[in-house]
Amino acid sequence: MEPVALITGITGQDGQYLARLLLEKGYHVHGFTQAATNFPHEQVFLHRVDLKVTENLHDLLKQIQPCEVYHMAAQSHVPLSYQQPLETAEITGMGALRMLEAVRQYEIECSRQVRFFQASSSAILDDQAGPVLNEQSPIHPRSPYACAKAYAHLQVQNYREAHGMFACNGILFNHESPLRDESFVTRKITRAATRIKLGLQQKLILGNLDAERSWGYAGDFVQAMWLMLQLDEPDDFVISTTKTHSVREFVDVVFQCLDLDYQQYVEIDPEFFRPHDAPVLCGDITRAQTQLGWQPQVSFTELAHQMTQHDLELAEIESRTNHSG
Ligand code: GDR
Repeated sequence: MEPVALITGITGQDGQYLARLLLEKGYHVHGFTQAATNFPHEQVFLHRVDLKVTENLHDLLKQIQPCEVYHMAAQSHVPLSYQQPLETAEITGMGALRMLEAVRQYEIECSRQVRFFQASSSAILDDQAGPVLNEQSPIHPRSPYACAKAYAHLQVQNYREAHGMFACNGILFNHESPLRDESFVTRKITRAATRIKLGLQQKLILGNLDAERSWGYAGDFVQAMWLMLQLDEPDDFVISTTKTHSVREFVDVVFQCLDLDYQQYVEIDPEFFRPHDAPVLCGDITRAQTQLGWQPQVSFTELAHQMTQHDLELAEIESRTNHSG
């Protein structure tokens, strides 16, 4: 019998990469989506579920019968969480608790054991505790989004300890790809730079260019998620690359790749600055390396080039459509 996996938030960047990985591994994949949507893999079974309101989630689990649940659904945009703190808490914080509780009830009623993955975040850790953070670093969230993720993270630990549930937190540092939503800085940059290259846009307006992040590749990160759920014992893992680069460096690499000088096109608007922005964030992945045998594969420059190439193709399609229209 094929193993059955459920991915919440399956239409997001990580959900799509994870679905692809699990299908390759021979899983039957089910996904929760909040809105009606087309999903690129027709072998995936989609369920329309709003984690803010849906009741009797465990009845749905009884139909799906998953052995692995990957909880990715969240309002994951930090600036938006300042405008919508209640909505963010409902989806990102309470949504995780609703899933955990549904899994617990399903386990009891069906005498099954489920393995649960929570997409936790580096944003929950105290960025003042050092530039390199690990699983023991203090939890000190500094945005409504980070507070909601910290709540979910602690509930995962609590369900593990109180109910013996196989539940893991992946403390994910920034990870990007051509499937990244354009509200996040890397994709905003690659979309704008490639459109500028083809004359479809004049300027790129950004906020803090000095923030340093350990930008990783989403395709590498979903491998770590799967590895966590194959362990004998559940645990929490920092997933990150080990080198940081500033937003400015990302801009520079992307514009250079297009033979452009970013200084002629980039403007700064204080609107994009945040009440708090960690100056540097980097993960210590010793535990992931030793216990999961996981190692990031795609470098910062490869990632920037891959995203730029992808968006250049999109911009070319847009340009051709404009000319033929
Ligand atoms: P982040 O990602 O908040 O770290 O959270 P984001 O890409 O939004 O910001 C990264 C850094 O870029 C700076 N920045 C800008 N950011 C955006 N979005 N738009 C801009 O114009 C801009 N200019 C500069 C930001 O200030 C910040 O320092 C991501 C999300 O995926 C979270 O869900 C996840 O938990 C963390 O990564 C780990």
